[in-house]
Order: sequence, then structure tokens, then C-alpha cells
Amino acid sequence: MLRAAMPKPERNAAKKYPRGAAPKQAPRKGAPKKGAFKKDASKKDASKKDAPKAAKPREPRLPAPPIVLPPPKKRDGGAPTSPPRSGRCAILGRPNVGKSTLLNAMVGQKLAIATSKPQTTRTTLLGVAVRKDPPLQIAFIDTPGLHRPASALGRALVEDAEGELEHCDVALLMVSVAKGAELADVIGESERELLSKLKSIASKRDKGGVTREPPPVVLALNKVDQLKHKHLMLPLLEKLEKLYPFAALVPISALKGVNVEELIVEIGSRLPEGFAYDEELLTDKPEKFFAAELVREALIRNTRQEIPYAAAVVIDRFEDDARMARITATVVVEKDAHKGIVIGKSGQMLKLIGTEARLEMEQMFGRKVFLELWVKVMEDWTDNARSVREILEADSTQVAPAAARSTES
Ligand SMILES: Nc1nc2c(ncn2[C@@H]2O[C@H](COP(=O)(O)OP(=O)(O)OP(=O)(O)O)[C@@H](O)[C@H]2O)c(=O)[nH]1
Ligand SMILES: [Mg+2]
Repeated sequence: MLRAAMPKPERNAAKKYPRGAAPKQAPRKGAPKKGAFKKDASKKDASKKDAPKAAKPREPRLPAPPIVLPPPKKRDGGAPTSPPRSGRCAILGRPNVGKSTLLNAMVGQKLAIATSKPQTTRTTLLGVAVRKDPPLQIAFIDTPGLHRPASALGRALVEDAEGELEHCDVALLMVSVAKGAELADVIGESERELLSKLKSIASKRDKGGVTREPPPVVLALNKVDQLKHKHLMLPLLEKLEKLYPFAALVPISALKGVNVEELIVEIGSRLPEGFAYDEELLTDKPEKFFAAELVREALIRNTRQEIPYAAAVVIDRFEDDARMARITATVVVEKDAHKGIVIGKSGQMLKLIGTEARLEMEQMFGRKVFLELWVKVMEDWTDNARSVREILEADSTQVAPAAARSTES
């Protein structure tokens, strides 16, 4: 059974809407199904402004650095509005710009895995952010990074990410200013291709015979904490305004929490009126998806070169009761040599990966976890479109024969 036992330390004690207080609409197209991973009923939403004074302070995020930023720039006059609003917002951008980190920051807890290595995210992941003032329910979709694909796996990732454009109410394009604030530092081929796709969407977005406009695009300039010369931000914003009719441009730091709430308000003000989602809905994925992702995150963190990009994790068994989850997972690699590295000397690497993943799972699921890890070679699976789809879509259901094993509990 799915339940949201994840601790949500970042969320403060601001109240959720009492049942029935918010006008509810029939779920719109694309609204997640009931029964998806829900919020813990004991957890509250993260409206900063409305938190009672006695509420626990926001969590162990680092204090925001003293960055002086120009205020977010608006192009279409969108302003915070008071009626309840909800909708889908796809987070798109190059690998490693901080999309998954931002999803977690907005939702108020870790859902998406995020690492320093590009192409970490392989599956679109929904996380619902709820705010009280202004009243918002935003279904954010974290997507794989946009890049020039060199394999069947890469093509599948880019297709999935771009596919989200067709269904979102707002597109959030994320770029990074970590490497500099010249236009060429933040806008490359991937961004230009995406923007031209957005322009061409108008002709495709047919609804009842009426052609719809492409979704408004909010641009988030992430990693401002790494920008050495802050005064370069203004000229950059001016150049970006000329590049595309962005609905808003918001410099942020997803990692440090700078301007994240302002970004949410900018996005929320462009969503349709009314609430579309069950107020307890947190994500669309089951626990076993997160189990596989947490193993993959530990694997990416602890391995180098091509292994992070050529390994996948499938869940063979996920049995649980109120006290313990018993999980068997297989790490799929492309080559025998990779298998040796993942297992490590005397099985030490596999043990380390298992321990790190198990500890994270116990925190996320709120109960003990017994984790058994296996490693299997599937020759060149990243170049085989069918294997890629099987692994990406049924990541948590495949049963894989095993060759080497580590047990963690
Ligand atoms: N300094 C700094 N680092 C950040 C910020 N946001 C994200 N990062 C780091 O950037 C790296 C990539 O973050 P992710 O969230 O995994 O990036 P992503 O865009 O989801 O990457 P893919 O899944 O590969 O497409 C991680 O090491 C993050 O900690 C930020 O605001 N400032
Ligand atoms: Mg990611």
C-alpha cells in the first residue's frame, strides 16, 4: 500500500486547507490519479508567510547568502492573485542545471535524486507543491536533462522531457549561471531548440478545434550563489528578454533557497483558476520507484566515468508491512568490467551502495528496510531502444536473474 511516511523537515507548520474550504473542480486532463503517493496527513504545507510564530523554523537548508539580486522581471504583467490556482508546470533544461534540486526545494522534501553528475534524472517525476498564500497547487514535473543524444537511452530521455511541453500549463526553463553570465554561458543549442519547439507548439495544441497558445515560459536562472560578479545579472536579463517573450525571469538558487518562493508565485499566477488535485497528493510514483532511484543515486555517487550513465536499477521484490520493507534490487550494467567495479574488492563497493541506499530509504519510508542487491550484465542495453524502454518504464517491476549479491539490513 502506498503511504507517504517521508519526513518533511523543510515544511513548516503552516496549516493545510481544511477539507472543503477550497473550491474543488473536476480533475483536469493530466491531473494525477488518486492512489498515488500521498502526503503524510500529519505534515503541513509550506506557506512561509502564514506560518504561526511558534512553528518550527525551516530546515537545515543553509542560510541564504547575502546576494543582492534584481527583482524578478515580468513581461506579461502576471502578478500574484488571490483565487486558488492549480496546474502542471514542466521543469526543463540542460542536464545538471539543478531541476531536481529545485523540485525538492519547492515540494519541501526530497523526492528526486540529484547528484553532481549530469543526466541523473531518467524518468519524469511529479511533485505537488502546495501554498496557502497565494492559494496554489502546482504539479511540478521534473524531467531528464535536454542534450544532444548519443544513445537510445539519451534519445528516450530527451523525448520524454520534450513530451511534457504538450501537457503543461506553464513551462519552467531552467538555466545555470554557475559558469558565467554571458548569454552564451546560459543559452546553448539545447535551450534554443527548446524555445523554437515551444514556438511551434501553437499549431499542435489543438483543443476542441481551437488552436491554443504555447504555454507561458518562466525562465529560472539557477546557481546565482556561484555567480562571482552579481552586477552582470542585469545585462544578462536584458539580453534574455530580447531572445524570447519569457513570462518572467527569476534569478534563483535552488540549493540555498534563494528566490524559490518568488518563483513559485510567478508560476502560480499563470495557472488556471481552481484546485485540480487531491490535497494530499504528493507524487505519482510508488515507493518502489523511489527505492530503485535511491540505489541508483548511491551508485552514481560512488562510481566514476561511464558507470553512472550505463547502469540502471530494477526492483525484483518489494514486500512490506507496517514495520519493515523487504526489497530485492538488481543493478544492471553494460559490461563485465563494470560489474566488477560495482561489486568492488571483496564486495565492498556493493555493500557501500547498499548501506547508503538503505539508510535513505528508511528515512523516506519511515520504517526499517532489508535490502538485497544483485548485479547483472545486459550487454550494451543503453544502445538498444527496446531494453531502454523496458528498463525506464518498468523500472520497478522487472525480475532480473542475478549473478552477484550483497545483503543489507
Ligand atoms: N551551487 C549550487 N549548486 C546547485 C544549485 N542547484 C543545484 N545545484 C547542484 O547542481 C548539481 C546538479 O543538480 P541536479 O538537481 O541533479 O540537476 P538536474 O538539472 O536535475 O540534472 P539532470 O537530472 O542530470 O538533468 C547538484 O550537485 C546540485 O547540488 C544551486 O542553486 N547552487
Ligand atoms: Mg535531475
